[in-house]
Amino acid sequence: MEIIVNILGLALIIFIIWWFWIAQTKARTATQSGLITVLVKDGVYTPSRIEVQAGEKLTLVFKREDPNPCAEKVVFDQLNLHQDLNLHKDNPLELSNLAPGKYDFNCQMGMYRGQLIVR
Ligand SMILES: [Cu+2]
Repeated sequence: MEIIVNILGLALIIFIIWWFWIAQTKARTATQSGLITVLVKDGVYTPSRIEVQAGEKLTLVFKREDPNPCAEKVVFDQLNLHQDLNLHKDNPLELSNLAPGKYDFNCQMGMYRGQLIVR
């Protein structure tokens, strides 16, 4: 019994390390056109971490594939921005000229979560 607990504990530690160090480093950077498509599906934004340079042109194109009303809006709190997301459509959101910083974005209930990092 004790060994199972130890294995579970170890698995949890590995998962936490993976989550914070490995998964978190897979940030998506913008293409030359400044377009980044964000898929809204199954409770996650893909990519959920986006990194851009300050002064770079940026348009996030939210592609919503989740019919759940939970996914119908994306909210950028720090930017005071609320955008409706139409189902099965591309919903472009222009975000050029952002000051350096970290901008969280989420659905209304905070189940979908993402972060835009401007360097
Ligand atoms: Cu939600």
